[in-house]
Amino acid sequence: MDHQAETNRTDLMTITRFVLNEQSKYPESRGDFTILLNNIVVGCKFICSAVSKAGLAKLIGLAGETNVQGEEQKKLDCILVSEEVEEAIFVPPSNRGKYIVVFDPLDGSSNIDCGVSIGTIFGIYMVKNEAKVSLEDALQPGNQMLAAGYCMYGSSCTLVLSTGNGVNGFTLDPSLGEFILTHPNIKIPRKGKIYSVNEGNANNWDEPTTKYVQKCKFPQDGSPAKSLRYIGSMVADVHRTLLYGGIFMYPADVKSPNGKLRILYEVFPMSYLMEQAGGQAFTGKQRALDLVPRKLHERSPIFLGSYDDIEQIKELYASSKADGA
Ligand code: AFP
Repeated sequence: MDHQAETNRTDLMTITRFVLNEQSKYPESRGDFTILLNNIVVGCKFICSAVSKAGLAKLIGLAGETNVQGEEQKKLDCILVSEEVEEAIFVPPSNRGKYIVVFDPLDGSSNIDCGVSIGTIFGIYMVKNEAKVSLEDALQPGNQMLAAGYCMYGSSCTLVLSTGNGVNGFTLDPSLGEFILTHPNIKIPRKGKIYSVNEGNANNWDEPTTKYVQKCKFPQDGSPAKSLRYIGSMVADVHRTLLYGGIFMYPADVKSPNGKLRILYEVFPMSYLMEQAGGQAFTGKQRALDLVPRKLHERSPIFLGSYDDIEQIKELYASSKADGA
């Protein structure tokens, strides 16, 4: 198909059309959720454009500031808020809607300088009581999420979204300026051949994590050893895990008993997507989405991916608990 013919096609499922179709399943809906999602999509397009011009615009390099996590911010990181600000931002009452958005505008930003894929992660909740909005509304367990997604800025710009009805992937067509449905109804393979973890921390891992990685490398059941893939950019590592299967983990270790990844805008949205795609997400103690965060930037260990692979790590934690380890 030539380019003109392609841009003339009317059967393309754009993300706008997709979200409107979803909305039409709820006749009582007033369209607020659709508008909110559309605004997030526009934000992702904006970041995508900024990221792709980073080198040209001489934006690459440290901005010289640290964010609330004590991490160095890259210049691109300063554009949006949330993961980057200590306090929750309360919209003025006159403009207030009924949704809460938790997000990490540019996750994996330490990878900008070398052109590795980075991304935006987001999750959406509903306020409990519109008349009395408080910080508690932002500290709901992940199982209360209405939608979650990420946008990956890589060789192409890919937005993966779930509104609680499975997982769908959209690719930005730069000639149309629209996200097009390219990965309908994503299902993670039941079992994977890849494990993904920062092995530099192995010396400090707990026993179940150490045993699990040992099994990946030296399986005793006749299955082939798993491959190791680790980018260090959660969106890219999770995207690969979702499409190819396997396990992504950021476990607890002696130095970081709560792991590294933030519950609200890393652990919850990615866990939600994994479950919606048929996989699982586990903290080492419980289902990740059942965690109840106590503060905005709280962290948790996380193991997420293919159903069977997460079953294995769950079994190792259960037997280590039974042994009193
Ligand atoms: P940055 O945003 O500082 O690059 O951190 C990225 C991240 O939060 C997440 O995207 C990665 O999975 C994880 O950290 C990588 O952490 P390690 O560098 O400790 O492996």
